[in-house]
Amino acid sequence: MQVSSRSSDWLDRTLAAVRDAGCAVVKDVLSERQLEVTRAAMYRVRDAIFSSVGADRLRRSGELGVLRLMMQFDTHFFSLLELTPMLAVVDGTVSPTATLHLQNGLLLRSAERDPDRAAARPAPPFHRDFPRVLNRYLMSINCMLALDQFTNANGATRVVLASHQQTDPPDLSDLERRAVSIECPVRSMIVFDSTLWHAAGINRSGADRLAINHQFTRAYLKPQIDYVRALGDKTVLGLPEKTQQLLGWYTRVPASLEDYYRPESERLYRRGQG
Ligand SMILES: O=C(O)CCC(=O)C(=O)O
Repeated sequence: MQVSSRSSDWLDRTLAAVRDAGCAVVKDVLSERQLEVTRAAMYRVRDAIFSSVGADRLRRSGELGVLRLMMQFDTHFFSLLELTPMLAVVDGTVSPTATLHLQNGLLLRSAERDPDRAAARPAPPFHRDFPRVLNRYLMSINCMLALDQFTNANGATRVVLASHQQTDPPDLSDLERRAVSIECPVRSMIVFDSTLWHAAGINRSGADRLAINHQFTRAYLKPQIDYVRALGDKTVLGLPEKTQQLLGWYTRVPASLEDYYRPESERLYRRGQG
């Protein structure tokens, strides 16, 4: 299901498709300007992460094309957490108190320019980003921004429709047989239930395929990275309140009795989170 964020019923249709098929595409989520700035920032951050972590360590982890914690390297990435359609989907699925689990830049290189992938792991494996099913209660949602047109040729994400919220894992050949590529225009947002089986495709286009995957969860789950500690109180306090919520400002864990017995208005963990 593909729908433009400019249509009046896009949210209802998106939420219904995510519930029934596990996945939907919302078009026209980023402006041309946001696209241009985000793409340029991703390459700068890629270089900064290379210098900071080291190519060897990234290669050993199979993460040469995965950019984690981009917000620490470029404040532009905070602004993506203010995208109205993305926030509407988060609020409508994992609730207005949800938190960010991850924001990962995905720089899928073309296979012939990526000897690691071509040699060792030609096809990215199918997986679920949230591999637990809790009586079909939605715990986690993904919003992946397409910074290129997604095509079969450049490794569009492959999904197995209606494979979400299943307790028994399907066998691999079944996943391969049922998988469809999410071909969609650049500036779209692919929304999927995080229990949906999916995998990156193989990029054979000769150029990088850029995307940013966001995963949001109910507020009482742990994020992949403790964003408040990683970014620092001063930085987080300078951000809009909704961004603070997403980064876990209202779900910090007290580390002392001093913290625990703060007056309610200053508590690190707000009531009603989740
Ligand atoms: O790059 C893609 O198309 C898929 C990425 C993915 O599977 C993930 O980030 O969990």
